[in-house]
Amino acid sequence: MKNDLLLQALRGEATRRKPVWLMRQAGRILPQYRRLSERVGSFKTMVQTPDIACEVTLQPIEELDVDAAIIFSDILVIPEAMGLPYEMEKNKGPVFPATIGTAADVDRMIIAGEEGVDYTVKAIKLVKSALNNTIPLIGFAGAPWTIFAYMVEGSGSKTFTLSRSMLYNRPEMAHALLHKITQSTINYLKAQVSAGADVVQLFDTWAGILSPQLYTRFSMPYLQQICSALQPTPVIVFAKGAFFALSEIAQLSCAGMGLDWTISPKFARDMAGNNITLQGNLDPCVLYAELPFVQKATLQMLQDFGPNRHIVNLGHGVYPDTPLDAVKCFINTVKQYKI
Ligand code: 1CP
Repeated sequence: MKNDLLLQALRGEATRRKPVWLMRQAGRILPQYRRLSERVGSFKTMVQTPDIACEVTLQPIEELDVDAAIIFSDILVIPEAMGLPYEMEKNKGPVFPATIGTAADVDRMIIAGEEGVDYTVKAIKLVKSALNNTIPLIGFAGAPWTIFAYMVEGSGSKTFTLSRSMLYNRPEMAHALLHKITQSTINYLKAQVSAGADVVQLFDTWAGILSPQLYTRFSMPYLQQICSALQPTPVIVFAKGAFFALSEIAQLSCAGMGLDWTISPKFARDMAGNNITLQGNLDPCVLYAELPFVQKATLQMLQDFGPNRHIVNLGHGVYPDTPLDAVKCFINTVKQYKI
């Protein structure tokens, strides 16, 4: 591969410079995405049409020259493949018209095979061929706990009362659903790897709303099952807000750990030890500042992580209204930085 900085960093090798990509790099920060999205008119159509998903995946490669592509899809394709369809409401986000509340609801969910998300698998094949071995392609899925939260709540939530209380009140039912999500996710990610994904990332976006005890019981075992099943493919686990679980996550069979911006690089390294690559973690809001400040904050972060085992990213997905020149300033600062 022409540029395999990302894979080198995940293997723990010294790199000539640090690799950089952005969570949500394919999306509304790019004018070409906004144009295409207006023309197509529906987010789900974009995700489910391999040619379009391929085009959107490649847009940030052309515009930003990042060191990895991430396949354009969504974490909510898994609940849909299990039997719980979602709708994407304009300016509101994803909503599930039906949700999981009873044991009978859990029983109705199927363990999805790869055919349930064949459109993403097809899109990966198209992207792989278009990339022509220039940079790695990242596949992804939601972590079981985060998917569980959407299936029970029906959307994002301020308090996640339904999903969190289910862990206390109906633990067996919760485990039954988490098991089905995990098996579906393993099938899906294995298909992504067979189609050409070089790395996979698990997004545990709602990790930080669980107590450490609940996280250990209801998220960690399922993350481990997925990481083990995918060996030897490098897996990156991004558990947002889970400062309390960093040392446990570092013990999973994963090559990398994503960090949100609330965690200092030193704290993360102390908790995680030296056998894992850290990814992150500039506050996405730094990118609303003047360019000299963006550059300064980025340089500080590069230094704080030290020379090795670091993949540069933001601490969460880039926000849709972020100025593009700040995004480019961030990326160029990383590329010019001498380790
Ligand atoms: O470029 C990329 O990163 C690839 C595309 C990608 C990824 C990795 C999309 C496209 N979604 C995701 C992951 C995803 N989806 C996560 C995990 C990462 C995170 O924490 O941001 C989550 C929680 C979702 C669910 C989701 N999809 C939300 C959040 C809902 C909430 O709880 O408030 C939203 C708004 C979406 C829609 C979506 N997915 C992707 C895009 C580009 C969009 C915006 C749709 C649009 O406006 O065009």
